[in-house]
Amino acid sequence: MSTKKPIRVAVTGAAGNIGYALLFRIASGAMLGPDQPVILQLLEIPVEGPQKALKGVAMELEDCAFPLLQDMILTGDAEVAFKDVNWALLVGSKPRGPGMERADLLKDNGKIFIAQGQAIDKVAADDARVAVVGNPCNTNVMIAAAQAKRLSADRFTAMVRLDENRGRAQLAKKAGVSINEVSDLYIYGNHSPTMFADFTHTKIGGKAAADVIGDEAWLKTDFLPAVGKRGAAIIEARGVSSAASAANALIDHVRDLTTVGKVHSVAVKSEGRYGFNPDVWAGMPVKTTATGHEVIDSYEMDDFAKSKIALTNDELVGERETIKDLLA
Ligand code: NAX
Repeated sequence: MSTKKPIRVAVTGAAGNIGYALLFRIASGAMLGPDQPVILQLLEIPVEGPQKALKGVAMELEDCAFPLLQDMILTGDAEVAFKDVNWALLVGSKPRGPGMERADLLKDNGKIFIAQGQAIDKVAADDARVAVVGNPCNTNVMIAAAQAKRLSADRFTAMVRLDENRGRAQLAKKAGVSINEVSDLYIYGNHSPTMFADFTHTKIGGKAAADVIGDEAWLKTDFLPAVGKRGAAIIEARGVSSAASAANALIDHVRDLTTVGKVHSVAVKSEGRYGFNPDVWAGMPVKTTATGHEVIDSYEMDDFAKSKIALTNDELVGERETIKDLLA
């Protein structure tokens, strides 16, 4: 049995689809390591249906007899869920209902992230880190971070890793190589169809991806929209949105943010890098260090890449404008 101190991980929306694909992998050690005990602190909305479903998920977790799962806390109260947590995985949010405008969705979800940002800042551990998955994740993380007085903005990230994984898989398939051959593909901007999956610096088997693929038109007009709209394609095929692949990407996001030297796509406060508005959270390449992470800001962008980044930046700035009264 491991003698390590357990890491407390909060998961919101824990009885949802992504939660069901995520919790078992955290408890098995896939996210934080095979000898790292964990305590799961699970938040669901405080009404009977979701709370009952959450109990059922916890029963299944118990039935797995995971040696690393030291304890579980099930709650409808954010301050209980985030108490002393080292990681807060904010998955739960309100889905877009029929006839609902995107602006209303932004505002409704914004309110959730104000309350959760305040609770995290009040009760989480001093080393707490936050990963937002609930959409629109780049804007929700900005709202949560705006509530933080104790935790710094660099503790707050949002997930664009699913988009990176999707892009790497598509390039490997097109080139007929294994996934491991595809490197240096990073996602810039919003987790939405405007994102820019920067193939211009990607390598396949150590060579420029554009040379290996040999079809620039395919990269620009097939690959980019295919990655950007993959979420919609999954909904069209499955009838529900991506869950297992999203949970897998969140495992990758946290594991790589806790593995020194790893470089991957993370949405962070841009601070003006790559021409983004300084106050938006945008996907970009991030390298894990012994104390946290640093952004790799040295990639030179050509005019095509700059135009794509400008488009996704415009969308992020527009989202920020829509919810600006929630940032006060
Ligand atoms: P589900 O609707 O299956 O589950 C969401 C769960 O969150 C529900 O059980 C609900 O009761 C709970 N919830 C809602 N408000 C809450 C609150 N205030 N506190 C605690 N729990 C709350 O959705 P699921 O498929 O699990 O997706 C969750 C979120 O991930 C959605 O916003 C979705 O859009 C987003 N996604 C983000 C992705 C990304 O790459 N960033 C990809 C996958 C996914 O689309």
